[in-house]
Amino acid sequence: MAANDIYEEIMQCIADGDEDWARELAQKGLDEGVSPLDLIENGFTPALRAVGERWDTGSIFLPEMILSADAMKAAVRVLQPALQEAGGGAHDMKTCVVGTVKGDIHDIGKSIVGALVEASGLAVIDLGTNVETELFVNAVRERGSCVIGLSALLTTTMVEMKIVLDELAKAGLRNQVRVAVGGAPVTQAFADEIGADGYAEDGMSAMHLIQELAAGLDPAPGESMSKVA
Ligand code: B12
Repeated sequence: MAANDIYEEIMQCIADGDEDWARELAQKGLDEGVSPLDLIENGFTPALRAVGERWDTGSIFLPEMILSADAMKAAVRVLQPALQEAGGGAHDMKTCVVGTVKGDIHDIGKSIVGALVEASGLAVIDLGTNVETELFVNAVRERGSCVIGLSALLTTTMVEMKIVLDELAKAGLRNQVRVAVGGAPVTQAFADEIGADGYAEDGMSAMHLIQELAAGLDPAPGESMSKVA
């Protein structure tokens, strides 16, 4: 099957919110030799965004958007092992803490970024969704030097990213971390405005960005150079 055909089927199956079909298509894509990242970035993600646009214009309702999101999550679970194998694997054991900011329960993009970053050889701590600012600050206190990847999908929750940056500064931890931000409404201009260290618009560029930011970190206390490949 040509990649374009599978992308058309993915578009339909996510629109239908059909989990079984989504799992099947993810597996079929892998069997046909399409990379897991292509399936996510060129298949499932645009399909889910199209669902969001239909919800936005009122042609579908929230339960249908939930079914579509669940179908994508089922597909990502099938793709995750292959996604992790596909990583560059620098294995320098730097840590990246990822989470979706307070007030926001969207987790698909954040989880994809986490999986890719882990695949690239960093240790990933996923704090989940609707994460209180204090938890990000505590994670830095516990881990020391690390990258934080903040995700937000709502224009109303993007502002939480600035609060996390402010609280890190207040706690005297800002110079120990590099903060990357992302999510559909986030832009480079917004990242610059709030003083984040980087922004990326999709999973692959997020992985490269976080790798670069991690490379610029001082080793965490207790991290021996022997861990650095
Ligand atoms: C699926 C979905 C849901 C699902 C979420 C399920 C889940 N488990 O995540 C459900 C149905 C629960 C949901 C709920 C709501 N949603 Co919603 N949702 C979406 C939808 C359709 C897709 C989001 C998604 O998963 N995309 C796929 C992933 C792969 O893409 P992504 O998240 O953008 O991530 C990529 C990049 O952004 C980047 N990235 C992401 N995070 C990070 C982090 C870092 C550090 C970096 C570097 C990069 C990065 O890499 C990722 C991989 O490529 C969007 C539409 C859209 N255009 O985004 C609306 C959307 C985000 N939702 C919206 C709204 C309004 C809501 C609700 C408020 C609806 C309601 N009335 O209840 C609630 C919010 C509840 C809450 N408090 O959070 C609006 C937001 C509008 C706005 N301007 O703020 C959108 C844009 C829909 C729309 N067109 O209006 N939603």
